[in-house]
Amino acid sequence: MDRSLVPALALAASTSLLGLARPALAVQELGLNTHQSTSVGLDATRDAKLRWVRIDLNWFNAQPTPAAPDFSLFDTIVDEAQARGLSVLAVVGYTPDWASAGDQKGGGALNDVPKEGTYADFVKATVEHFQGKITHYELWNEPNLEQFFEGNPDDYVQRVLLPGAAAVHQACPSCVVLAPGLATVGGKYDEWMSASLAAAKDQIDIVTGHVYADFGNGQSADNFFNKLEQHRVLKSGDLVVYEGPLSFKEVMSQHGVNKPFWLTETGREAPLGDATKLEEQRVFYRHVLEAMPSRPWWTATIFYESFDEPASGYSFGVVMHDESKPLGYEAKPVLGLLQKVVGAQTAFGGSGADCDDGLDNDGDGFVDYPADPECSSILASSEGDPPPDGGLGGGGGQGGQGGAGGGQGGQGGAGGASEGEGCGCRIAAEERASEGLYLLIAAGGLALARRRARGTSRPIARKPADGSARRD
Ligand SMILES: [Ca+2]
Ligand SMILES: [Ca+2]
Ligand SMILES: [Ca+2]
Repeated sequence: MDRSLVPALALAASTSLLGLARPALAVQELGLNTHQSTSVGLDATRDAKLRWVRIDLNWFNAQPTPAAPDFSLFDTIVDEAQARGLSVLAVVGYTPDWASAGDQKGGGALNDVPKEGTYADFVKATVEHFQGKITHYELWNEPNLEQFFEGNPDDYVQRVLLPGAAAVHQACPSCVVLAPGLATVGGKYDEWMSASLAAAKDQIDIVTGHVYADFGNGQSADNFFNKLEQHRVLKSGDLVVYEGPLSFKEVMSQHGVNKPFWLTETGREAPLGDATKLEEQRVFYRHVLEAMPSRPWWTATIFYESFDEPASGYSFGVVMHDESKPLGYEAKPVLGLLQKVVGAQTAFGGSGADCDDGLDNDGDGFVDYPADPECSSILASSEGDPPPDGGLGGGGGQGGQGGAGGGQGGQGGAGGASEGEGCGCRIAAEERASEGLYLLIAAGGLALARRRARGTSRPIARKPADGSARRD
């Protein structure tokens, strides 16, 4: 049996014991990135009706010296998640000083290639410690970005992926290995995905990646689907004038991999008070949720992210942390969308009808009764037939016709960044600010969010200590 199905089925069974209707077959899972939150991020996830949190189980936090790891911080996080009925996906990564094979490219030890054997030992200790509490482990985060991993794909495969996967499965045969968690902003993600699958497709139970891109027509920049499942090809007549890197799904197909895919980060910034951005964020989530049901291979999305801290400079959250509010946060409009969709759409375990699920199921631009003319009532189970390509222009809007040539210059620059030397021009400003380009470093009671421009490392924002996110 596919290990990836075990938790979903177990969850379905346990939920049915509570008398709630839930399909017997695995539903598509949803969650939020919560980093190391012990309260507000977990509350927001639970309140959004999502079932998963993706946490930063940072190696350097748990094992700052070669002595046995201290998991007390993570015990608290995992216990608090479980108390809210949430399942945990733990990202195990970031090298402590003592385990570094050398700081070759700056950024301290956390992005260093680990010494042989050290990562597997830590993974084994982690999986044994959390036996029965954590079933899903993602091996590193965005290793194709230098601020998170200095090495090349072979370093990742040999020092992280293969030993880490073996350690997970040896310590817990029913546990699930997720990898490689690639970023799609630069970083040659197609090459990294190919190297990872070539070496470890039998050891990876669920393939993972991150997508930050809009749902545009794919003419001037890679859109969401170009990174996910069909890469961008621009033609002038019959002449191909630009071709982007292969998408995650295409590389999986090249390697004959039919494993499930989890999108472990995607999202959009929306500062509280900016009505336009907040609506764009809500619609972005809606499009992601609309795209999933017709793509059964894409079995989960963990949105980025659960909450913002005031004045942090980051606004990807679905809520703003605010202890003066009754819930401990102020919700953004997207939270209401998540509640609506998860409660109603059967693909996500809901029990409503398509004509009252908050989604434009058939891709005609109209959402639910009475806006969608094909809905006769809120009880109607169909908004009508989706377009032939499965909706949302998953393949249709690409392959630009004659007009593409006019944008050729811009597209050339655009393509160069993903393969080239330090050109960030492919990355739209919004996108550049996203993609998980920061890492919470719990040090001295502070969580330091760092971001690194290509080639140089610079802290760009501080987040308040995780302790400030606690309610106590
Ligand atoms: Ca380094
Ligand atoms: Ca609908
Ligand atoms: Ca519709």
